[in-house]
This record gives sequence, C-alpha cells and structure tokens, in this order.
Amino acid sequence: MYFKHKIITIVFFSLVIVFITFQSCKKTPQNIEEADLNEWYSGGKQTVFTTGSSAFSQSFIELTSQKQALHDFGDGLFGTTFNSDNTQRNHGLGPIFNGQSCITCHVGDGRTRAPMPGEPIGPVLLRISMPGQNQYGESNPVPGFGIQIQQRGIFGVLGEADINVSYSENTYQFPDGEVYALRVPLYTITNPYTPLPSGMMVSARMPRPVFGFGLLEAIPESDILAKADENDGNNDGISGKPNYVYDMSSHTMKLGRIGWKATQPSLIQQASFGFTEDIGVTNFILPNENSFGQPQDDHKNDDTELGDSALYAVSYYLKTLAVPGRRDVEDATVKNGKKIFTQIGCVKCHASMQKTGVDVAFPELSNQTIFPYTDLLLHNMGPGLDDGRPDHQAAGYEWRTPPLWGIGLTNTVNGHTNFLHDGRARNLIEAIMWHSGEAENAKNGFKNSPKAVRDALIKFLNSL
Ligand code: HEC
Ligand code: HEC
Ligand SMILES: [Ca+2]
Ligand SMILES: [Ca+2]
Ligand SMILES: [Ca+2]
Ligand SMILES: [Ca+2]
Repeated sequence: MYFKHKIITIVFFSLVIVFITFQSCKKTPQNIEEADLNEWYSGGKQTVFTTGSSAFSQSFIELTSQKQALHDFGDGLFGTTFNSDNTQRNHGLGPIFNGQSCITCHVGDGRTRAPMPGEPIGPVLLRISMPGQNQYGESNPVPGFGIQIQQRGIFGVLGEADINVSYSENTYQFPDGEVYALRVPLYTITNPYTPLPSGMMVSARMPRPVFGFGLLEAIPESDILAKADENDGNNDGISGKPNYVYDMSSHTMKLGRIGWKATQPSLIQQASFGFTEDIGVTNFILPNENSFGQPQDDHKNDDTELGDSALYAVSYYLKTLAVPGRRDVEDATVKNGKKIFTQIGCVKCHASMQKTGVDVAFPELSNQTIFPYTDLLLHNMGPGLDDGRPDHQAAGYEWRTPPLWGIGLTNTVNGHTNFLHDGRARNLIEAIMWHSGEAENAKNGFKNSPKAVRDALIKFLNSL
C-alpha cells in the first residue's frame, strides 16, 4: 500500500514537472538563452535596479565596507562646490573656470540639457585649438586661450570670453509623412579678453553620464581592437578606428576610451582634466592652472590644490558607479525593436555585448558579461556632425560610439532627452536621424521602416 502510494506520488510529480516544462515552453516559444536572461543585467553582477532620479548614482552592490567608504568619499568630492577662498576647505576654484563642481554639469551623474538661446551655456565646453598637433597627437593650444574656453572667473577676474548659442532648424518628413525637425547649434564667442587668432577651431561638447566606466576600462584592449576595421576590409560600410592618446601616468600612448572622441585613456586622467580645465582645481596629474602663462593666472604658488587621495577617490567613485539594469526586456515590442536594431545595423557600432577581463585587484569588475552598446571605436558620422576639429586620431567627423546603457532613463534622471555630442538632438528620433557617414545605411533602415517598426526601435532604446 505504502509502496503503491509512493509510485503514484512519483508518477504524479513527474507529470507535474512535464506539465510545468511544457507550460514554460509554451510561454516562451524561442528558448531563452542564458545571454538573453543576463540582458537584464546591463552592467553584469553589479547592475542596480533603481529606476528613479538616482538611477545613475548607485555604487556597485558588492563593495566591502572599506571600498564603499572610498566610493562615498569620492561621491562627496564629485558633489563638492569649490571656492576661491584659501582659508576655506575645498578651495582652488579658478581663477577661470566653467563650473564649480562636477555635479553641476553631470547632474545626477547624468547629463544636463543643451542651453536655449539667451541662457548661460554653463555645462557646454568649447574645446579649441589651432591647426597641427604635437608628437603625442595633442592639438596645438590657442595662444592666450589654451585648449578650452573658460567663460567664468572668480571675483575680480574676467573669464576668457562670453559664449552664446543660437539654433537653426529645418523640418523633414519620413516617407510615410511623419514630420521631424533637426536643429543645428551655433556657438558664438564674443568679448574675448584679448583678440582670438584667426583659424581657431572650435568643438562644442555636452556632458555625458559618468557611470559604468570601470567596466568599460576593464574590456581587454584586444577585444576592442578586434572590432576595428579601419579600411573596411569586410566591406560592410563600417570601419571602426581606435584613438590613441597620451597617458600621463605611464608616459605611453594608450587606447582612448573616454570622452565623445575617446580622448582620455583612464578615469583618473579624465577626472584630472575635469578638475583642472573645468573647475580650475590643480592636481598631481595636471599641476598647472588652466590659465598658466595667461594674465588670469594668480601666480599664487599654491599648486597642487587638490590632495592626491582626493583625485584617486573621485576616479574610484567613477569606477564603482553601477550601471542601471534594463526594463521591459521581455516585452514583445521591445524584443521586436531589438531585432530591428540588429537587422538594420545599429549593432555594428553600438555593440550590444562585451566581456570584461580579469583585474586581480578588482574581482567585482572581472569576468563580467556586460551590455554597453558600444564598440568604443571612432566612426565617420558624416558632414552633419563634423565639427571640423581633429582631436588626436579622430578627424572632425569622427566620434566614439557612445554607450547606450541607461539612455532610456535620461528623462527620469535629468528631465530632458537631449542627445549627441552637442545636445542638438531633442529626442531619440532626432539622434538617429543625425546619423550619416558610416551609419547612413542604418539611419535609412530606420527612416524607411513603417512607423510601428520605428516606434518599436525607440521603445527598445527606452528599455536600455
Ligand atoms: C563645466 C561642465 C563640466 C564639469 C564642471 C565637469 N565635466 Fe565632466 N564632462 C563635461 C563634458 C562637456 C564632457 C564631454 C567632454 C568630451 O568628451 O569632450 C565631460 C565628460 C566627462 C566624462 C566622460 C563621459 C563619457 O561618456 O566619456 C567623465 C567620466 C567626467 N566628465 C567626469 C567629470 C568629473 C569627475 C568632474 C569633476 C572633477 C567633471 N567631469 C566636471 C562637462 C563637465
Ligand atoms: C557607424 C557607427 C554607428 C551606427 C551604425 C549607429 N550609431 Fe548611433 N552613434 C554613433 C556615434 C559615433 C554617435 C555619437 C555621434 C555624436 O554625438 O555626434 C552615436 C549616437 C547615438 C545616440 C545618442 C547617444 C548619446 O548618448 O547622445 C543614439 C540614441 C544612437 N546613436 C542610436 C543608434 C541607432 C538606433 C542606430 C541604428 C539606426 C545607430 N545609432 C547606428 C555610431 C553609430
Ligand atoms: Ca586653481
Ligand atoms: Ca582656456
Ligand atoms: Ca567593416
Ligand atoms: Ca593655484
């Protein structure tokens, strides 16, 4: 009796299992592969699922309390407003600068919107140079102005110039009649403190989100170079190209990964430039004031202004800022949008998946499958996005594929949807319609699709 009961139980449970298996097969007609499941985890095992205004501001989830303390120290500095009063903490601002803290430009660790005509151009940086490069590929600075315009000065010091923006706009139509508009920003530099030399080249840059760079730094260089195809050997119209830039810590040329043109090789160097060029706070990597040799310099002999550990802490903070996870991965429209993203060739530059290598000091970053949607390479984006200013190996028309992870949360975190290097795109559709050059075919794939298909692609982008 007992035995019989046991057999019946076993048979019963086997049927239940078969039934459950059958049911789950029915729910997902195509087998979910492991990679698809991981797709929720854009930033590997350190992915966070915070969706509010602090979605870009979370630390890795697996930090030890010591590491967390360092992250928090860097977090504090990222939010610190610097001042010019030497008797106060956090001094060193200026004499000329663009912003008083990292967070004023990278609000919520994200990006601020592009300025409207008449508004202060605050977060926008105008990179400037004269034709020609030094032996490291660095653009020649502009006499009297350096490599960037600092339009603001501390009390009693004039900024280098005033900057204004205006936009010209044109409307266009999709083949099905839907209208879209594209605007081009025009930055004008007025009231320079000394005449601007003729032949100066200018590139306007908007801030970008600062999370996920620890993982991007951990992608093995060989993986990035494997995707490069400078002469388009496989003849698919796409020719990713690496940028090589001078690394001030190792005194060697390194692969650039950070910045709109991949002109920074490491987070610490990016942070150093942020402090010295954007805020005017000197540090051990860039110990000279951005106004060195110019009349604005205060000759105070108080450099370096930022403690070495503070610079390390900020770069550690950036390194351990987690990537927000996906939403709606299983939504039918989103899945369809993803298919289109692949079919029309967006994925050829916005490479969906990457793997990090091993960093023995950083197991949190090691061996992670991540979904940054970038190849970190430079691409010819056509004349519309050409800024006419070469930057290391990047020509004026070449830009690093920006990561798309978290892009769907831009409005939630920053309250706008301005995209591209100078914020000219006011939504995702405009961002796509600006693509040209190597991305011409992909753009046309989007343009010539029926509206429902375009909507699916946008819904997919919003799920990233
Ligand atoms: C005045 C505005 C401003 C300030 C202040 C500022 N940034 Fe930025 N940041 C930018 C802009 C603009 C870019 C894009 C520059 C480029 O790529 O040429 C940028 C780029 C970055 C990037 C790379 C983003 C990417 O996608 O590659 C990081 C990281 C970063 N900043 C960190 C910092 C840190 C740390 C500080 C403070 C020390 C700081 N920034 C201060 C405007 C600012
Ligand atoms: C040839 C490489 C390439 C292809 C193909 C490509 N992109 Fe891009 N994408 C870029 C580059 C480079 C930029 C930055 C351009 C700039 O800012 O001037 C960019 C920018 C973007 C942005 C704005 C990102 C930001 O942070 O501001 C979005 C959104 C985007 N692409 C989506 C797409 C979609 C969707 C497709 C397919 C229709 C696509 N891209 C195809 C290289 C590419
Ligand atoms: Ca200073
Ligand atoms: Ca300057
Ligand atoms: Ca190719
Ligand atoms: Ca100083």
